[in-house]
Amino acid sequence: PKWKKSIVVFVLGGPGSGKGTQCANIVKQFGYTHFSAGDLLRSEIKSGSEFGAMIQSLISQGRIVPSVITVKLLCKAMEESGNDKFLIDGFPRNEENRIEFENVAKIEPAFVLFFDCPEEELERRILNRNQGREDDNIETVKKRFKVFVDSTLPVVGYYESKGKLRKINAAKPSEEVFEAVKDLFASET
Ligand code: UP5
Ligand code: MG
Repeated sequence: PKWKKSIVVFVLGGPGSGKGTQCANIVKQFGYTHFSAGDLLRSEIKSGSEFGAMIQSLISQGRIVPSVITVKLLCKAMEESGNDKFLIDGFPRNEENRIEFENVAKIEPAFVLFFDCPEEELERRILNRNQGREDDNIETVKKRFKVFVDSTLPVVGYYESKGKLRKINAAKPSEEVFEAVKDLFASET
């Protein structure tokens, strides 16, 4: 399919680091299509899929959904979109995710955007968000952060070792973060 020749940018960062917020900004200025893996999984729950109950239970514990499910959703989303430039937000969350995507989509990311932000600030943002996400409570936020450190940081390290990591200080106000993001996209593309 045509999306196999696409440009993919992975967007990683702890829970609440601003991945969704900044992706919306990038879409407006740089013509990418944004897919949040978490959003795709949450709509899969709502759609009444056979995997809905399992996905819901894993998300409410801050755990990572099996790679085959997430990769299928991402590939379907890319397939159905008319675009060939994608921001994939909140994925790959572990090495298994990364390898499954490589094997199935057969796309290497152009680069990986990493939003770096301390845990206290992440907690503050998530507990202030109030959009009714089942995993936005202090207990689950702590679990999500631990999974991020244990499972996602190794993926971040992998891309760093390949020279593909672009790290952004995400602890600043969102307008300032976007200034840095803009400079980066302008120089990469
Ligand atoms: N905000 C944003 N930027 C700010 C700034 N610079 N200063 C101050 N406030 C800022 O932002 C979070 C909140 O902070 C918002 O209120 C925003 O206004 C404010 P947002 O842009 O939503 O941050 P984001 O990084 O997108 O946070 P999110 O909570 O979505 O990150 P998670 O990584 O936790 O959530 P995700 O949806 O990616 O995953 C949820 C769960 O799904 C996972 O825990 C896991 O169980 C499952 N999942 C998988 O299993 N596999 C996957 O591949 C993906 C998800
Ligand atoms: Mg998000």
